Amino acid sequence: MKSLREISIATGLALSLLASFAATQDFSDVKPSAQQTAWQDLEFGVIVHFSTNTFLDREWGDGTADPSVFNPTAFDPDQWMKAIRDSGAKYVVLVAKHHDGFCLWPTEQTMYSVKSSPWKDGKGDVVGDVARSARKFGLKFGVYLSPWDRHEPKYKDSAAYDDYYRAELSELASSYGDLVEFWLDGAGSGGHVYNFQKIVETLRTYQPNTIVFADTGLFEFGDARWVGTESGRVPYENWNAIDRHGYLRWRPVEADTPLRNEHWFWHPNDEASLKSLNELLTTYDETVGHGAQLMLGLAPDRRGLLPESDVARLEEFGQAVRARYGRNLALAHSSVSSEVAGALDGNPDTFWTAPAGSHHSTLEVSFREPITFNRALTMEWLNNGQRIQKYSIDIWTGTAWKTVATAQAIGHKKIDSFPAVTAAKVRLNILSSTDAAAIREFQFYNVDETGHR
Ligand code: FUL
Repeated sequence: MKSLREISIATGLALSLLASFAATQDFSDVKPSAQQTAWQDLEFGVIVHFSTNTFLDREWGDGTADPSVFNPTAFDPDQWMKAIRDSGAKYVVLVAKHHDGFCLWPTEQTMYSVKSSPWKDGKGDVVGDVARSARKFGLKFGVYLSPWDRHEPKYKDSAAYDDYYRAELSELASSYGDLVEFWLDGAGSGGHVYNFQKIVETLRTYQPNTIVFADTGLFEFGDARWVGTESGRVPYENWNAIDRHGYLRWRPVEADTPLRNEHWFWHPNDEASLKSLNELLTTYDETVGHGAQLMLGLAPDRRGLLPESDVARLEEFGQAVRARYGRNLALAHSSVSSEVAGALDGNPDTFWTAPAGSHHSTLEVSFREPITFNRALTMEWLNNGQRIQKYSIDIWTGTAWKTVATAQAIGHKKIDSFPAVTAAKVRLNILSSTDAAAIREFQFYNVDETGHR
């Protein structure tokens, strides 16, 4: 049986076509909610998998694991959170129940939970501890509650299981504070009928502002959509508005990918699968740098700690991103009008707007001393929709404009890379926009690509 996500993987190509198809439509009226833009500003989150699978060397538990296997010896979410914060991530989604059905909080709905484990004599609550620790470290918190449940006998009866799932959901949604994101994942659920309408209504009762992540198969229930693969790449022009079933909606992309290749849960002797710093930096540029949300998968080990190698890699990653994008050369620009300054001040809350009603405009920046750069970072103000449909980045050679990058979508953030150039004048040439373009930031960086493993 194929899961909704598997079906989506199989139709990855169709999804990309769908995404580029949106570009040819007029989606200028489709606007995000305030919750969506606030979530898009977070840019980078992590998803944590830690359950009976961790202790049994499994990725997909079959629901038969004895709860006694869940017994971390040194559980310390503060250790995870420090590494997560240092990586630059802004939020943590915890898998509260994976497909095996084992619940990480002391639910009233089943005994198949931490209550029946030896950990803290059955009095522990992983969800509560992780939520508290995340907030202590300034991180937002969310959950993933797998609909597919391979343990719960009620799963065979759709209506009874809907009630069970909604009861679990109500506990999570009412006991652990604001949930920044709720993962609604269709994996393994092929053939099962859920009343997602009612499920999402239940969630919204307690969490009106949460962002529901759902693949395109659950389009009507989601606020954000799956990228279509777990590769950590957004391979197409990234439009926030897409069309499904004849409805154009704002559904920003989230790209989930694990820190260890193809493994969401921890496995013994698995160090070789840890992604290199270079791979992570490419992932960053091809997700965040393509206007999408990066969701990196982390897996605590049997101690209940993130492995030291993973901690070190997360810290290295955070440092490298800060080193790459910490020195914005645009800040040294010559004086400009206060309107243009909105796009050059390093503050994404201020923006420059092109002349009202324009479909073509330019944003020019001059420097007293020429700057050398190999990356341009552009952010669009999205509250009124994604307006830019084609643009180039040009440098002034002294006699003419020379294009160094050209593309279609900017969206939340676009990072363009090119061989280093030196110029005293640079422009963002908006070749086509559905309405006046609005630019939060236009930045330049000289990224040192050597020396990364
Ligand atoms: C998928 C699941 O099947 C994987 O096990 C993992 O949880 C991933 C993040 O989502 O759909």
